[in-house]
Amino acid sequence: MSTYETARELAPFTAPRHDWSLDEILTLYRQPLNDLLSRAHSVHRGCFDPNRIQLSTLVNIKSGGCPEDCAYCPQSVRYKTGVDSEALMSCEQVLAEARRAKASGASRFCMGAAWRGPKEKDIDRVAEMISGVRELGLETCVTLGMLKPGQAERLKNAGLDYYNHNLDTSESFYSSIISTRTYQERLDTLQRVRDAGINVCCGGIIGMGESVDDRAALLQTLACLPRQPESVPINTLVKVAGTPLAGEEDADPIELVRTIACARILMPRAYVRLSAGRTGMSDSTQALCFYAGANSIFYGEKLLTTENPQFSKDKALFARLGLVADTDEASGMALADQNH
Ligand code: SAM
Ligand code: DTB
Ligand code: SF4
Repeated sequence: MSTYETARELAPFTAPRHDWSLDEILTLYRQPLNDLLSRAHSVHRGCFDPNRIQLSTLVNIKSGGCPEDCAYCPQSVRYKTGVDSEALMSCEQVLAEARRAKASGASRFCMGAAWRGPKEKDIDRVAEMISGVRELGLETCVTLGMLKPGQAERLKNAGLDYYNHNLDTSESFYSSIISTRTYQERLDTLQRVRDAGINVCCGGIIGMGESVDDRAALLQTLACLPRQPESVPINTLVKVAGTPLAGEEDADPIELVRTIACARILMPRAYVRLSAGRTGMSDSTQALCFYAGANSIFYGEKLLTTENPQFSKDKALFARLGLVADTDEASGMALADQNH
């Protein structure tokens, strides 16, 4: 079959739909795994080169001491997790980290802050970081919590490409995970980001004790936004001692694969990121996630406060699977060799 015919055949599946019903998503999610994978992978191939993976590197620019009560989070001031509260990093420190990320092969630099939301003076400082990171030739992303009117515009003016703000789970399960802010407040921030012309990065977490219905409802909410997010991080809960969710059962890797496959089918043009939780995953699980449609990862030894695979481990994984970073030449160069 020619590429053209393939594209035509796939057209009905690769145009984003915004009217998914919960039943349709549950039917997709629960079908035999081979059928789900086959459809997700076809959609993936119709929209992306399946062997190219986008790499984002995270830095925690303001660690710990957060007043919110997100039950999964080691940075909440309410839980004894050993994460100290630190001041906002200096711009020079952040730029040093960004240079390192770029040298390692990342294309995007994501700066996270343990805030309920930024104050006006925080926006000034983060804006300076955004401009500096952009000048290095990296895409910029920040995750700063809830935004007030006008703040997204200021970030956009500084050169911000993406804002990460996760819905985390379904609206109905959300209140058993977070009590200090509402689902609607999260949606309001996403709307402000969208209105300012910034790309939206929004996803969730699996393994918090949620049901399949909750996962399907989260994906439904994301897919049915007026415009689908450009980036959809799917995190597996990192169980941190001292947080209320530390004793949760391990998420089933096949459920993760099913969630990613459904995200790919529902949001065909989004980058679906296999996010937190990779240190506990086998190469085979990650390979299945990439086959199901994941095409982005966090790259670097640390997430915000917890571990992420070493650079060398990811380089070996990419070599084993024949994957390349989206910063590499189309000829398929392997990840730049770094002495990490
Ligand atoms: N404070 C800001 C906020 O909550 O929007 C930004 C940082 S917050 C740590 C960003 C996201 O990281 C959360 O929404 C959640 O999805 C994810 N996250 C935090 N702790 C996690 C954990 N233990 N396991 C998996 N994902 C986690
Ligand atoms: C996202 O969806 N996952 C990242 C990023 N966006 C900010 C954060 C994962 C955090 C995992 C726990 C930690 O390292 O503290
Ligand atoms: Fe604070 Fe964000 Fe952690 Fe919630 S997820 S406690 S808002 S840092």
